[in-house]
Amino acid sequence: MPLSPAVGVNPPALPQVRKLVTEIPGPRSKALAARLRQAVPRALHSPTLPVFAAQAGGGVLVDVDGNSLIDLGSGIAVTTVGAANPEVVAAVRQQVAQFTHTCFMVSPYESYVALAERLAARYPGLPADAVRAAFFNSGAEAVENAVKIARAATGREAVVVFDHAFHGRTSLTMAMTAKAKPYKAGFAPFAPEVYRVSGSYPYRDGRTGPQAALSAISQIETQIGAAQVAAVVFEPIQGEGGFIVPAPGFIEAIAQWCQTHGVVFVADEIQSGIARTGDFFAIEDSGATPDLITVAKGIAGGMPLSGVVGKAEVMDAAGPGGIGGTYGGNPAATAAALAVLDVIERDGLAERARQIGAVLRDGLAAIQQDDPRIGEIRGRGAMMALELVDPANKAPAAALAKAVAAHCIGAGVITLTCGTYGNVIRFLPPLTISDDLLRDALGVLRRALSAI
Ligand code: PLZ
Repeated sequence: MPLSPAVGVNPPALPQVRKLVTEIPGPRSKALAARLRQAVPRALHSPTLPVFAAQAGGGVLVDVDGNSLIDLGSGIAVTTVGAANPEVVAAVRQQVAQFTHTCFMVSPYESYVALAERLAARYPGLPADAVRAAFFNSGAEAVENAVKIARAATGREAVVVFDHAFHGRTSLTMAMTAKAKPYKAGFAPFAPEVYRVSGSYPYRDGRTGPQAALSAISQIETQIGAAQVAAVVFEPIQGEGGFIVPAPGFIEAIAQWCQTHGVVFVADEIQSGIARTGDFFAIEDSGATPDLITVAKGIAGGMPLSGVVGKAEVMDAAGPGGIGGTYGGNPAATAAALAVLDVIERDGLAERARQIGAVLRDGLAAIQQDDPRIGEIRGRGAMMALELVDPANKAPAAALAKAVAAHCIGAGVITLTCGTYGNVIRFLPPLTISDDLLRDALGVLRRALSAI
């Protein structure tokens, strides 16, 4: 008997309910977990007890034991249009039947160009004909390429990043990521010419945006020198670092400084982009115009695709052959991405992200009324989080966050933790989730908090 229930080519739409038929994890997940521990290095073992996926879509994930769990993670902000969106599935299926791969640099294809055009049309603050886009595979690869492009455009070397930043796990992006454990410890040496400055974390630093920006700018000017800086790379809402929304005015002030000093301002929208926060790009909320934007995750409905989008004169600074790769902008992924953009635009998913944000915020605020360990509720749209603390002194409550997430998955709700101190629970549901599922999940969260 196969371990996983067989799923047909056209699986029926999944019932959108939370329903447990075994304990979590169930016997099939446990058996697979035993094989995983034997076959896969421990670096990739899940911290909480895993359920193995059989099927997913809408706002649920069905595991190999037939349990239906509410998905508040979207595979870390990836399956924005759902994990088996019919349009994405159809687009991929049609593309792979035509050809799976040619290498864009060998024999180009239209979907890559069309995707570049579509993203140019969505670029904040610039006309589409002033924008170019190049595609890669992972988020880290996009960030690496943004830095290469910025260095080529400026002839400078230094890269400035912020406290609590996450930009990836490759050599360069590991240097750009802030948190040592588990991302950096044991993996030195790190790429040179990466400098970290303080950011804006209103809940903990209590500073207004312009004040926080002044401090970052003075660190850059005194410790690096503006004329050395190729790029400032920042997340408009920090993801892995704890869903930290900078204070109003912070992004604008940094953008302004970059413009004055000829520094390439890179918005890393890998987690916050593609309608997740209620705007197509999270930076739109600030009104600032970045020079480059990195995209990945939500762009291609689960297919591995990332990109750098930005000002034509900056993007064109890298010479022919200077950026690229065998698989970057693979045709199955670009076809999926075009379908994702169609669905987002046709179904008004940015607006839906705002509604989801309102449902989550109201529900979380009601829980917070009875639970002072919820220090802060923050985020925008369907990128929402709570920071758990000791109410006496705001000390991060990481063990509590871990226990709450474990309790939630045991009751059939997938949540993710994050934060430099590990004490943030984040909510990144697919934008196709129903309000009923969200309310059910909030009830589970409330019971988890009161049980611990
Ligand atoms: N930039 C802002 O959020 C990936 C990483 C999870 P890759 N975030 C999830 C983990 O433990 O590795 C991310 C991000 C931002 C860059 C990246 C890197 O994207 O596709 O994981 O390389």
